[in-house]
Amino acid sequence: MSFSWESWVSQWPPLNTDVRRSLDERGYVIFPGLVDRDWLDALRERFETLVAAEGDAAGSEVHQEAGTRRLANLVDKGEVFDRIYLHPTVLAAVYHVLARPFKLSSLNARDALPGEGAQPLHADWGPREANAPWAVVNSLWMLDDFTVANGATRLIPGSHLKAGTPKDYCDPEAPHPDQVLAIAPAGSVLVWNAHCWHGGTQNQTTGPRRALHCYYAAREFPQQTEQRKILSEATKSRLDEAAQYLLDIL
Ligand SMILES: O=C(O)CCC(=O)C(=O)O
Repeated sequence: MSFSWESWVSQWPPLNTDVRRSLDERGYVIFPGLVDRDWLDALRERFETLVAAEGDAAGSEVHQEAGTRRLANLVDKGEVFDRIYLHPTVLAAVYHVLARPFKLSSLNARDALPGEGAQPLHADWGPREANAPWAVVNSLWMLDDFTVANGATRLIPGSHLKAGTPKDYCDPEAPHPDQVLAIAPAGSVLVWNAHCWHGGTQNQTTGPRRALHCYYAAREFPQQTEQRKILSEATKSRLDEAAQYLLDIL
């Protein structure tokens, strides 16, 4: 095996001060324009094809949610997704937060249907213990413009620094006085310390609000989608060692 984590990390772009400060203090950052028009079209097309093909089973490998269209295990469902979980800018942001080797936990998709999609505030991990090392980072790839009206993700700046869970401080179902909506054009990527409280909001339009969720965990934790057990040989055979390491199949 010739793969070297240190050498891979050294190939990721440096993050500027504002990005690092936003991740540290607010707990999230938005990178605009990571997906160009052709790639965006291909991602949308693949999303719709998979939803149609999988029908009622769509998302069931990980999670189904009333009022949404969900997909799971996208690593194995199209080459178009390879560049999502391997994007150097996002990997650099994940590394900035976790500060140690990590792996992909899962790659899923979620579309809040018209009138639906409101979620309670939550972290993507258990109750926070003060000063415990960060365990997880999430990223959300916007396949549609995220607007005030169409169910943009809400986040509570700085909440990753609080011990416990949202319920210890507020009603997680209610609007929060500090909440910020992740408003950005399609092709943008929201990266957040996944201990930061967040949730989908209601899509009050008649259009879609599609996103990919690309979720990473420090290496000592299990994956949400255990690639070693389910990844097809066809997918594995096109992946280099860095990708295989990230998927924990090397
Ligand atoms: O899609 C979103 O806006 C956030 C979804 C989310 O946080 C979740 O499903 O746990």
